[in-house]
Amino acid sequence: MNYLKSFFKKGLVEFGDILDKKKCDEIYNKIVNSRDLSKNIFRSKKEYFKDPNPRKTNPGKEFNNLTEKFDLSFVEEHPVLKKNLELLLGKDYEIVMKNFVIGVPDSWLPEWLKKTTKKLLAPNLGAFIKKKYRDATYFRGIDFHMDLIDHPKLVGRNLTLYIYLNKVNNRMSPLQLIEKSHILGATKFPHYLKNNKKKTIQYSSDNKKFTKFTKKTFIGDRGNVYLWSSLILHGTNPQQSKTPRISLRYDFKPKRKNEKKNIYINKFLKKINGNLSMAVVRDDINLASKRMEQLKFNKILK
Ligand SMILES: O=C(O)CCC(=O)C(=O)O
Ligand SMILES: [Fe+2]
Repeated sequence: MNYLKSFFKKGLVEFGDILDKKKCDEIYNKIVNSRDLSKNIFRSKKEYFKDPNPRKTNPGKEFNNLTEKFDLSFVEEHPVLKKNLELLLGKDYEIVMKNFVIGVPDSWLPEWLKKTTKKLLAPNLGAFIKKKYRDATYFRGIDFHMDLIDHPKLVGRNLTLYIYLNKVNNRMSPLQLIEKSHILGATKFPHYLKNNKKKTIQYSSDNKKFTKFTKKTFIGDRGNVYLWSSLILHGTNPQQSKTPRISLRYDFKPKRKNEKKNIYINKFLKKINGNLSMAVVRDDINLASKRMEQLKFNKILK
C-alpha cells in the first residue's frame, strides 16, 4: 500500500526495512559498547533514596543526548522518509526531539525494583538509572498511550518515527499499535480498553460505546521504520529476552508557519470524530506533574 494511503487509513505507516542494516549495526554496537548494559546501569536502592527525585532524567533536545554523537543523516536525509514527512507536515518540518530508546530486559532489573516497577504507571526508568547513563531513554514496557501525552494543549499534528536498530522478536517487547485508533480523537490516559487479544482490542472514548480495532505487533529486523500519528494508541509489554531492544525515535511537527497550510496532516485531522488536543493529557495523576508521580512511586518502593 502507498505509504500516505496507509497513514490516512490506519494512522500509521510500516515502511519496511528501508534503512541500511550496516549503519544500524554500527550504531547498535556503539551504544552497547558505550556502557555496561546490565544490572549495572541501575542505581542502588541506597543511592536512589539519597536523591529520589532527580530532575531531567531523560535526554533533552540539546541536552545530555546520545543521538548527538552520531551522524544520523542516513535517516534524516532518507529520500522516502523525507518525501513523506514533507507531504504530511510541509517543508522544513521540525525535529522536536530525537533519542535512543533502550528496552530493558526484565533480567536487568535489580530485585528491589522488580516487584514495584510492575505497579508503575509510566515505567520510564530514568530516575533509577545512574546519572551518567541518562543520555538515552529506558523502558520496561509501557501501557497503551498516545504520544500526545507529551504535548498538553497541542493539536495532534506530531508524528513519531521509530526505527529498530536490532532485530526485534516477540520476546523483545515489540511495539503494539491499534490501527485507526486516532479516529476517536485525543483521549486521556489511562484509556478505556478491553478484550485485548492477539490481533484485536476494543477501545472506547467514553467507557460506554466500545469499538473493535485491529491490533498490530511490529516484529521486524533492524532498519525497519514505523511512523504513527500522535493520536494513535500504542504500547509495549515488559521484555522477556535478555537482548535489549534498542531503537531510534523521532518526534516531528510542522513548522509553525505551515500549521494552517494545506498540509496532509490537516486533512488527516479533518476526518477525526473527537478532540484534536487535550489540556489535560492524563487522569491517573491529577497534578500534571511527573514529579508527583515519582513521589507516589517512592512511597510504594519504601
Ligand atoms: O519503546 C517503548 O517501549 C515505548 C515506545 C513508545 O511508546 C514511544 O516511543 O512512543
Ligand atoms: Fe509512545
